[in-house]
Amino acid sequence: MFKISNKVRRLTSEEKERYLKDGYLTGLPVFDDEAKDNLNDLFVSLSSQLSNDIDINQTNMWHKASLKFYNLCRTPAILDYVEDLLGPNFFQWGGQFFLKEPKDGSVVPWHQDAQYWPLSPAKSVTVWLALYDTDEENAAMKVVKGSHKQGMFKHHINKASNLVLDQEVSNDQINQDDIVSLNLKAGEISLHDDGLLHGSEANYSNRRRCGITMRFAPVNVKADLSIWPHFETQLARGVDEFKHNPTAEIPKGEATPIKKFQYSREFVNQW
Ligand SMILES: O=C(O)CCC(=O)C(=O)O
Repeated sequence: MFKISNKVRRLTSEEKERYLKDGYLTGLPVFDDEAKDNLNDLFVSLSSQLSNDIDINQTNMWHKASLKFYNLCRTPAILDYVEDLLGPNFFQWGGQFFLKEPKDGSVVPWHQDAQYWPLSPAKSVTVWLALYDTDEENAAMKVVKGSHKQGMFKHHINKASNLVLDQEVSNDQINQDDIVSLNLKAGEISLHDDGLLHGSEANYSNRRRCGITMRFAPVNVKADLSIWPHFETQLARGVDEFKHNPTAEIPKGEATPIKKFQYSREFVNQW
């Protein structure tokens, strides 16, 4: 377990209200500055298991494949922040990397997650954990404050090869004054609502930029398996009295996803 920051705390009622109003919170401490090397080592050890022809940005569900990744997602301080927003009973259903190597040119277009996630009700919270210091220079994630209260924006398909996602909201729909850059120190997290508009530009700096996202939702959320047949949950806190969704095994070792959607049973033989 990496060294936890001594600034870890629970969310205040002011922060919980701000999350409801703005759709995000940022700069929350989790790991100590001393854990920087551990976060880098984790990234290097997991990413180096992927074969060269696989783009890590096109993989997901690492929490179902890798015990190291799963354990990171079970850091009590992270779950405490999520519990403060979602209540005592919630599961994890997604875990991935968002990597921009220096000058690699990849862009995450403006989008709302809930627009393409077949989950009902739309109540997921994303934890974005900074593995490296992240700011405007190395393309920190940007959000449009309060946009989760404005309904669904019109998305169009853009298949440009440097885009990490092919769904995009055009700039003319976005109030530029509401854009906020979520600058984080390595080991800090932001939290965002699944209706919030967010994205990130290319990394023109000489510094690597990488975050891990963990997707959590309250246990009453149900996936439409006709759209996402591979959807599986791992209970993160409390009890699942609804049992709406298939469950995933807890990893027993280290495997790597090779695409965005895979069943947990596909990893069993690699552990
Ligand atoms: O890291 C980024 O730039 C984007 C992350 C993202 O799209 C997400 O967390 O849903």
